[in-house]
Amino acid sequence: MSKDALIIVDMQNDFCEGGPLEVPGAMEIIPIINRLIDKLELVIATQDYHPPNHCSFVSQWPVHCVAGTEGAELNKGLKTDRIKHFVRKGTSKDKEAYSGFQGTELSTILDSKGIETIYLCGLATDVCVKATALDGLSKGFRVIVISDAVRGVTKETGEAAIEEMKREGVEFTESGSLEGE
Ligand code: VGL
Ligand code: ZN
Repeated sequence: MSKDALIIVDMQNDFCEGGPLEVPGAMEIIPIINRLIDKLELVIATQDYHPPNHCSFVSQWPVHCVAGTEGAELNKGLKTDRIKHFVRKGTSKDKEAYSGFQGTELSTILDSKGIETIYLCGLATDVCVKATALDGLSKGFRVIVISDAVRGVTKETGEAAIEEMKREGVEFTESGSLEGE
């Protein structure tokens, strides 16, 4: 098992099938993520976790991931037994937080375990995965996105986000290459 961390980004009901911000293909990555969960030493899940009057609901996004609601829960298809930390972001009314590092204890958790490399999977490639990846780089982590275990809001914006992340120094791999590590 690799002594790196897997960060599962926002695999919540509101971003999955039937949710107000459904990301196309979200359900397809659940079994892939479930296999990844056993490959890494430390597994962390982030949750978009907004108050009911969050600023992003005014003009940017439909109401989603309201704290305490079913929509903010992780999809029940996801295997949660090895998830050690649940990191909630976007919890203040007036602040948007796409990155799992923003206003959270994520980097403290990673630093306290001596983690240097983080693997990212989840939703959405062009929003919270990208923000978490770029923030991870700026905090000095080696960041590897598992390309078959992420999905974007649209094909175009997802692809553009991948290009941008590559330019910034984010690495990419396939879930299969982690098997047996
Ligand atoms: C996200 C839109 C709004 C995400 C969060 O998790 O990608 N997208 N809030
Ligand atoms: Zn949000």
